[in-house]
Amino acid sequence: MTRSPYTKWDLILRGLGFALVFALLAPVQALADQTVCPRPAAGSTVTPPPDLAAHDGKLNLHFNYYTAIDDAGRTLFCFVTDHGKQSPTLHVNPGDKIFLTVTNMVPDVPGAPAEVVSNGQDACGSATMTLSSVNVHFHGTNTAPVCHSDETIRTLINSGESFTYQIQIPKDEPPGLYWYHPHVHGTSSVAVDGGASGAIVVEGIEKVQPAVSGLPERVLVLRDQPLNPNVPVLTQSHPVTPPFWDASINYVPIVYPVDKPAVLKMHAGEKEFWRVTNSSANTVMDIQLTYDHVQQPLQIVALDGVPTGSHDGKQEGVIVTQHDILLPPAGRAEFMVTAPTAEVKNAMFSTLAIDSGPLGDSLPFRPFATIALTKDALGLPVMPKARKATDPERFAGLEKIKPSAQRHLYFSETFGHAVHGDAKLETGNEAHGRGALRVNFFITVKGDKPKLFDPNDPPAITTTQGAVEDWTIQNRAPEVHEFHIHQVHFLLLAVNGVPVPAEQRQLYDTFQVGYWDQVGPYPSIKVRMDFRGPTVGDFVYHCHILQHEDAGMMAKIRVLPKQ
Ligand SMILES: [Cu+2]
Repeated sequence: MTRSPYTKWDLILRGLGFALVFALLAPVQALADQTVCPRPAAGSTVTPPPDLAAHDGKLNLHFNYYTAIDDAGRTLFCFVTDHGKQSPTLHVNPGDKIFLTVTNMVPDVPGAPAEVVSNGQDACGSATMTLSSVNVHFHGTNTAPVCHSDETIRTLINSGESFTYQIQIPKDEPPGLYWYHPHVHGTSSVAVDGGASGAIVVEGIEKVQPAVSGLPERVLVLRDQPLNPNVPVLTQSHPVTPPFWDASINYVPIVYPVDKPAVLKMHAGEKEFWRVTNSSANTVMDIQLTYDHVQQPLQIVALDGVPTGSHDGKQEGVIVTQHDILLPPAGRAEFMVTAPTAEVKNAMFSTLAIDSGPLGDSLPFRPFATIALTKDALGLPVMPKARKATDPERFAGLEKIKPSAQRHLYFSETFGHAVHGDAKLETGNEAHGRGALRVNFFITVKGDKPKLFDPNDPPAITTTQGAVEDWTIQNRAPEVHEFHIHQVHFLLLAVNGVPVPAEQRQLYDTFQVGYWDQVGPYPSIKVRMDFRGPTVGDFVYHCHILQHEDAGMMAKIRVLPKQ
């Protein structure tokens, strides 16, 4: 198959369609308030997101959800507290409860398409999805998939409405980095690359990884954002294929071609604890830290919110040293780094180029920030002293359980007219009212018919609380896909049929499946799913490249309560 320009253009135009619709609203908002979703200038010093911490087991907060258009014409989205804190980092302990009220301040778009996603009793908030609907997913948290908790299939907060979440963080939640973002099917990509996301820290990692005790703690939220339409991306000095998306680091924009990376200030030779989330909608990253072009060791203590090496139940983490870390959209890595000495001339935090496959997005090498040494105070919090872990950690001992089921799923794409219920290319245009040529994105249980996600469909997989299952997920498409399941983490057992050695196995909530080169066997991952916990109900699994999820690559699982 050769690359067709229509495939990506179709998606880009769909994205632009949203941007243009919101652009119509922009002058009203921009005139009303120039400070909606404020973002630093390119080249700014990276500062930590504002922090909000739970007290006495509770974190009470109110978010207003806004949209704005920046000077370059990009559509922005943001969550802002009543005190003007944009996308704060939420700090909670295992067992704490988050009381979050969200008010949707994004204006309704008259005449825009709307879709009924609930019929009667099962509505959660509004029953009708519109272009300005929002909700919140608490990514990676092992919380309940029920209304007012981490439910994303039916929860809709429409323009002018308020809705309250009560998120009970389990007592056995692994300590580490999580994040929150909108998860309305069809608009999640524009909302997330508009910037509406923030970090969640479940405290206590120093109990499992005592090496981080006493280190300065730095939360880095990497995001993507629409390209600046005013910057010519193909120039004589930058003849490289431009990326599909620009990036940002703690909202400091990284505008391609990058002439002004952000600035990270550090103390010479000082060790720091970095907590990095790839909160992009669509951009895969492969992060590295280079000093005079030499990759530095990244001493990993947690991946996707779970301390590395902690899943055996002993509560003693293992440090994994790598020189780069592949972070799919939604992936997190927490690691220790040592700042450069004064002799280093060029210290840079960057992403390597990603080979996403012949149909994949262009993802070239890009710097995020240059490291600048300073003697001034950094204003970073310091990690607490280590205490011995006492509470058991969720998913412990998963490796030793005999799985009760084997399931086989696959990612696939077809190019043609939008179809519902059948992967055949049809001329019908009933699917979401679109009849134009487009890429259809599917995730399918082997043996079933490929089907675009529909919130009113029955679950593709039904299991029972207590089950432990091995799932093999293939990729039959010529671009990478990023497998994510809500509510539970999974243990990675094998990649492309090659077992992961026992001592290197980790828990993840998002993992990349390589692209199919159209000659060899389908790339795959094999993972162990853990449904032994309290989670029951309907929730989703999907590709975390959000344009793919918005275009259908998602399905439902139902966990029935134990009899
Ligand atoms: Cu995908």
